Amino acid sequence: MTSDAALPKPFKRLLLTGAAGGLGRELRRRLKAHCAVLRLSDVADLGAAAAGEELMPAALENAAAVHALLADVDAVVHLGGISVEGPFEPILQANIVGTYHLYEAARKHGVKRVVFASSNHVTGFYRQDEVIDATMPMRPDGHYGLSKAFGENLAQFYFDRYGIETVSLRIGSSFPEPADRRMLSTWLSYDDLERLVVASLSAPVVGHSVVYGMSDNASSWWDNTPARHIGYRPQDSSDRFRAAAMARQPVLDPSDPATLYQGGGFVAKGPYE
Ligand code: NAI
Ligand code: 15L
Repeated sequence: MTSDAALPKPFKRLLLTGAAGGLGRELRRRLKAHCAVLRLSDVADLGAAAAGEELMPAALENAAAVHALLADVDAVVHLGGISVEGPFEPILQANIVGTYHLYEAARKHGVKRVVFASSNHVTGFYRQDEVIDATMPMRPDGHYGLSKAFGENLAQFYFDRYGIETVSLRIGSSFPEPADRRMLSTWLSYDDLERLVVASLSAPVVGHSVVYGMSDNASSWWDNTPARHIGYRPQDSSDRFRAAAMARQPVLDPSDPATLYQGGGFVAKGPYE
């Protein structure tokens, strides 16, 4: 974790949405080193504000509340939204309508850089025996992956039309450690997540760039060469967890869609009615 209170802060005010979630709680303490004021937002409880923090609870569906969030911020790290596969309507509201409100508010307030938490589920229907990169066509694996595909398209449109730059992070699996064999290929450590987000905020020119969020894992399905200009260099690896993950899941069923496809269990969820 980077922390040197004596260093000048590159950003005056950063906005972090989804700040009460798993990744939001991690980035809440890590992003402070990079800004004078960290504005935190979520629909869930954010606790008390620490020094240098500003709390602004908001539902992403609420256009006026989201508009207020973007006032006077230099850049946004947008993590807020539904983070798993499920029925369409809640995902439509939080992820699709909510992300639209965020970009509209960025446009109106002149905010020029967004880091968007997309997901590997934008390409979840590629197989685990394929290596892909972010220039290949999207193959979303459900409502959630579709909503993230929409978010990436919004990012592209707002860059082409209004010059708002975005790095869309197709995050793999960012947890304290890989929970299963699939995550040996998709794992992103919290320290590497911080490196990735800080690089995405700081790279001089990004246009709309798409980068897979993974550590330097020995096995991997994603080639990040097209996003080297971001300057993200992972320093962790899932390899030290390999033996434990194999012991937890000694046998895989090769006919199981969760084993075949990169999106794992998400690819077989639903239908919901
Ligand atoms: P999380 O579910 O723990 O956090 C998401 C946060 O968004 C929650 O605190 C929730 O209250 C908030 N939220 C949900 N709906 C909202 C709404 N309508 N208005 C305002 N806030 C709302 O998810 P996590 O793991 O922290 O992920 C953060 C982001 O990164 C999400 O966008 C997720 O899709 C994305 N991501 C995470 C991955 C991971 O491995 N943790 C992998 C790929 C993508
Ligand atoms: C995601 O997009 C989810 O937010 C996270 O909870 C994990 O399921 C992750 O993908 C994954 O694919 O492991």
